[in-house]
Amino acid sequence: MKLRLLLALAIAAMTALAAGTASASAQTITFRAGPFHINGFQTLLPKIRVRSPHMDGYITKMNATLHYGNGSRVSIRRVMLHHIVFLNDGRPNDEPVGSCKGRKGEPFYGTGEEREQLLLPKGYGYPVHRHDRWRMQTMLMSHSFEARNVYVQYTFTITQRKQIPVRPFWIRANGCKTTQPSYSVQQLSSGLDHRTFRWTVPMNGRIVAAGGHLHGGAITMSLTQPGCGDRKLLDTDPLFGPQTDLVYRLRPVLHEPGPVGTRFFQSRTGIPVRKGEKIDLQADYNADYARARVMSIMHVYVAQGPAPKSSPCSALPKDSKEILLRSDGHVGDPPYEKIPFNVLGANGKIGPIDHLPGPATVFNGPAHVQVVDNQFKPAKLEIPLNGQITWTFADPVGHNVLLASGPQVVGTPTLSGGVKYTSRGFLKPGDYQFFCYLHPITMHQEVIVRDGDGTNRSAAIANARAEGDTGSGELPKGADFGW
Ligand SMILES: [Cu+2]
Repeated sequence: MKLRLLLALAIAAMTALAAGTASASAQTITFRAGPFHINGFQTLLPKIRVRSPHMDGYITKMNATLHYGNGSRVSIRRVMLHHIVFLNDGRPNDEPVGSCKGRKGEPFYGTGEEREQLLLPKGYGYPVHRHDRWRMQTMLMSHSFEARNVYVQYTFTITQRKQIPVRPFWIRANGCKTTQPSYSVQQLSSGLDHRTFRWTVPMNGRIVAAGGHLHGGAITMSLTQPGCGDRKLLDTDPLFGPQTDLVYRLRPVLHEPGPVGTRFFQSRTGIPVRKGEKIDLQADYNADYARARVMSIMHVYVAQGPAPKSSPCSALPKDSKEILLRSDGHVGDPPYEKIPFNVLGANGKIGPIDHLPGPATVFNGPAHVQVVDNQFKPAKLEIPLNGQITWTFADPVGHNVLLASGPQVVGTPTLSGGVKYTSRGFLKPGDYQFFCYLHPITMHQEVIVRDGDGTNRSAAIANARAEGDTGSGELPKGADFGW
């Protein structure tokens, strides 16, 4: 019985809409993955195998959106497609690797709130083989009470006519040293978090397309050429919508609204690159506020070719296009929206509160918090400057500690089953507000850090930033930072 149910689900998941148009050589195919059953205010992070085209050819366009069973689009008021990436595991005996060593599968299309579409210039395609296996990793966030079934619908154009093959590279501003693709932006007096990742181009060819994934607070993301006076090759800058955009009217505010678009670079001529050449990915975030788990990932598509004959600093192609799928909104000056505690009020609605009720439990030394029965105990605490907190994740289901607002990013990955995690020191006095992003309406943590004498504070803060992320301690293998 159980097996039969599983089989039925598997078949449902694999059923293609197979809608599409076919011309002499190119066809547009739509597949669906799901259903994903998402409860009210739940966050799902499905990582599943999805249907691949089962034919030899070249993908020239791709797009992914969220739909109900009846085919209609899901509004972000209900469920948000926060991010999604499609990976190609190749043929059964292939081991394609991503742009970061040790990560299996080749990411070839990604999007999120910015709704990036893959649009390769005419004559280029991402080569696929009929035995390729595809995977999908996504993050779906419910913004309402009701449980729903939603599907990820992905549409691609595939042609069997020979195209110039491109290879996709996922380049991250925080590099490959950490397993999580995200990083933290600390509040800095300069007001700017600047990251550079020096990428060694692994092949001769030409960059013919590039897209980008960024979060709220992003200012710019670009590729520059250090060997040519740091000239800019291209950017995938974020576009922020007008204040009337739904993304800013969405309540409750479960995370800071991301850009409504990022520029997509395209050039048929392409920017010549050489094997072994260094190219910098530069990303800037506004650092007036601490922000947990931002992303700066550029999707760079390189057409393989002979070593360019031109000098590395010769003129950039004249046919470059920076495509924006929206014409409203603005580039730069990212808006900020504070993430409050969202609680269920007596009126039966979710609304924000400024602080957790009741007095804080006072700690003068190391503080301990139990994460049990879907609660932080104590939920509200006061600790000395530079103090640390150890959370014990006693529940069998996973929880995490994510900064909503506060002067410094502190937090944990998703943990369960009795695992303990000790934070870095809280180096700035003030009010820190956290929640579990898997349980954003019910699991809140407030930490008041007392002022101290401030000795060595700035050195300590610089150190915290250099070390990069949110916490310390041994992470269980495969610990999920989500986001
Ligand atoms: Cu939780």
